Amino acid sequence: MKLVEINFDGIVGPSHNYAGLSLGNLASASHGGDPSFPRAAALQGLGKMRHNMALGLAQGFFAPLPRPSDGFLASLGLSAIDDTDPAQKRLRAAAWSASSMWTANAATVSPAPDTADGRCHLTAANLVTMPHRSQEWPDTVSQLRLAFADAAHFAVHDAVPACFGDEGAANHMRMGIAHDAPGLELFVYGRAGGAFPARQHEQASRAVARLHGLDLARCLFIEQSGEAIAAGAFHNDVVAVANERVLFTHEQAFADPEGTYAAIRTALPEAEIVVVPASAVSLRDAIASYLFNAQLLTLPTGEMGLVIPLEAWEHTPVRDWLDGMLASNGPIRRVLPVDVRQSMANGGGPACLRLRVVADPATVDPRFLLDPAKANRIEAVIARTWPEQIDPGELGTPALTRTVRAARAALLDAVGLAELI
Ligand code: SUG
Repeated sequence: MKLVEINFDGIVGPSHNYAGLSLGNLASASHGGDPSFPRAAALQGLGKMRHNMALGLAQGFFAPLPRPSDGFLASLGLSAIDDTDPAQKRLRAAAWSASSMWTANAATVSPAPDTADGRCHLTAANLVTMPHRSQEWPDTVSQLRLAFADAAHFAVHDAVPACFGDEGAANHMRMGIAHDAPGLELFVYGRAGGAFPARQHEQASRAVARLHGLDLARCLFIEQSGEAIAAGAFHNDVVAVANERVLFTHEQAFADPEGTYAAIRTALPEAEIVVVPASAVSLRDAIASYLFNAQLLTLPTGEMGLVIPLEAWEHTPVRDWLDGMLASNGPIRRVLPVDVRQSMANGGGPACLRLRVVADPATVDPRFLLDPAKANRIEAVIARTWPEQIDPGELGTPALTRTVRAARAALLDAVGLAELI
């Protein structure tokens, strides 16, 4: 058994569009109503997967979910949409959302070394705070049950009850001396009552920890700072990311930063905490640039690299801080910018687009693992079938419905997952 970190990226679906559906996600709000470019979006996402594979890292993917979701509209009693009713138009947009691309919200994952039964546990996230995301989990769990069907190594759980919002790995971090060693699991929740919704409920985090059979002495339940949520950090992964012994965080990420760092150092004396002060990068700049929505990865050389969005690289205060960090001989030795602009415009950076699973790749259904030849096949399908552009007024038209359904079916066929159609 060779446990490695595998990043499973969501392939950007053919219905990718900007509908301004996520209150508290500033990029979603500011781009709502813009035309979208699904083909470019999916190729950018695939480009990131290829970039990370070329670094020598294991890469997997999940397929887009079926959209438009007629079942979602039918369950709301909507067999036809009244275009004069903005609320109905919004529900139609929800049924068209390609939001499952952000697989950091697909599930929370506890690797085998952390769990009582020695299996890797995954709990699908219920995503109940946002209507367009709340419909994802039953289809997500179907894919998880296929990809991680080997019950000797994996346990896949349904989402926790909808009374407690759960946003999956976006509000969960894991630290440890190595991916394959027992870890410290950090669950970050928000407190309701601010200007924007706190999407992760503490009780959902605690339920996931129990369901996964974690040693609660190796778990921390950390409150996200209200300032961060109010500034647009709708998920903790917009202001902090961890990998092995390193936590990379904005100084205003947590309600009690010093208490949080002290608890981490007590539980993991090897921890290295890289704090970016607000005096160098304000919360506003951190959220505008998505500096922290980065993939902090252990490269095959043993060095850590930070895969950041181009927006962060091109942001002057952020770039100055990164240049200083690289010159300072800290634990993060490489900064690797990638172009995921189409996803970024909906509030999804490199880290949102991936779900980390520590596992032996030989125990994963190979259909969900990527290699260069499969990437070429996927690229050909996207280039041939994904719409080049979607204007908001096109959502709901029969022609676009046919196009996006046929595009997804072609992809599933090309990767041997036609059973998901
Ligand atoms: O849930 N955006 C997503 C972005 C998710 C980012 N994920 C992480 N931070 N891990 C969200 O807010 C926008 C859809 C729209 O407005 O069309 C959206 O759903």
